[in-house]
Amino acid sequence: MRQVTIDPITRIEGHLRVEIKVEGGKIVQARCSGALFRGLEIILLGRFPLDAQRITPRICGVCPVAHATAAALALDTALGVEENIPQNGWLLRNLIYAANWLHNHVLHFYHLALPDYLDPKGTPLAGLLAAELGDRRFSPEENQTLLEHYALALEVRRKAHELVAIFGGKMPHEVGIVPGGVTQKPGLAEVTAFRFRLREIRDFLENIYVKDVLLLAARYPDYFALGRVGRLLSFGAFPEPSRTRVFPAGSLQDGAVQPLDCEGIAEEVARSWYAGGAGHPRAGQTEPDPYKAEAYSWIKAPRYKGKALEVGPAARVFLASHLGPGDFAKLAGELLSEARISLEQLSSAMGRHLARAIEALFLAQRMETWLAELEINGPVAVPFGIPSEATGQGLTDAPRGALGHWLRIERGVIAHYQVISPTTWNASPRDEQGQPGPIEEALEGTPVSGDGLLEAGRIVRSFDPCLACAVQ
Ligand code: NFE
Repeated sequence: MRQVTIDPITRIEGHLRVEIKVEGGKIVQARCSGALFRGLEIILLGRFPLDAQRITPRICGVCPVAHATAAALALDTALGVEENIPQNGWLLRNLIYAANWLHNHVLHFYHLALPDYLDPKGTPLAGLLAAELGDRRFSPEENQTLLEHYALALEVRRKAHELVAIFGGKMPHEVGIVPGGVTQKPGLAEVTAFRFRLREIRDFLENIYVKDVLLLAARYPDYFALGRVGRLLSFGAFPEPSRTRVFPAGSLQDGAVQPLDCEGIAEEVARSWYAGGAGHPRAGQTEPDPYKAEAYSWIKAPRYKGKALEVGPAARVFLASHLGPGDFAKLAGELLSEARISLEQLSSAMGRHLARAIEALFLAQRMETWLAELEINGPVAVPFGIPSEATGQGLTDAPRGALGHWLRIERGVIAHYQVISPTTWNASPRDEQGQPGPIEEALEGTPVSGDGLLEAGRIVRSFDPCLACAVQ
């Protein structure tokens, strides 16, 4: 048996340690470990409730809008304004958030994941990738074109950040999303500026990104069989003014699609460096216990009805194809048939890339609809007061999967705040029953050539882990 430790695993957000044991040509055991503690949930205690809106986006520079959205949803319910948010408020929140979502998917594919498959010889990437080279299947021409798209994608990311800033004020850490709606009324000039940049990004997504993903899938079809999990969870995302979410909430377990049951969520800490036991995040605590002998990660282990479920693009595309709008199922069906795979195969190292491409295309289209539905200079928010006692729950999907914020206000200040981020689900360690987390499960059983570094890197990165979010 050979043991390989990858610490930190590079080209992800934050620091993740992965240990694999390889025997008989396959990974027989995997362990994921978050190697840092941050403590933002503790920092929030005793603060003015609206501070959560400003502080929680600092959990992450990549998906700050996800945390802004979850914090706003939690505060909306705690302040009792959720039912009164004007249509413009919902639409502008979606536009700000979706722009960050497009940025995340382009960043992940070109700059974090694609180098696992490119031959970087003769480019500045060569030094970064030297240790991981092998199994490069693109022709020299394809490789060259993809390297050019790698550079072009940097420009697209800049444009996506500009999109966020139009209605969000700045990026990262936009300031537009607030409890009760957003801060800025949509003027004609902003709508026009947004539409112009969105068209440019949409052009890139339709004519370059999706084709590059399909090319990768065509060259590496075996990766649709690797890194599989199959049990899926989504909190849904992008509520429209009717309050229906474009990406619906739900789960897939034992082959059955079910609506989301918020009471089925619990965080366990059996193998994490925290004191305490399993509990719903409305009551759970964050008490560091760095000397806990049996622990191996600063990431907690969220479970849904006792099971470790994969969150992220595969879950959303699977569930939206069953429960979402008809035009989503149509678009997903077309791309799945082009890649010659089934919905079930999305939960795989290659399927996750395809799922991101499907939802990015769909979102860019939907953003044009939301933009057209805005009432120019119409109301965007409702006023509110701060109650002395209240509870709130903000559930949304983030680009990497299900994200929840749970809050309790006592005597006008935050008495309790818990966050469960997507990577907390995916990169969780083993739980009380000894069940592995989804990334651990995706790695175990993988056939490997050599020491398994190449395959493990590709599988882990397909989840787009963000450790800054996972340990908050
Ligand atoms: Ni730091 Fe995030 C997303 C959130 S991941 S990137 O998407 O929430 O855990």
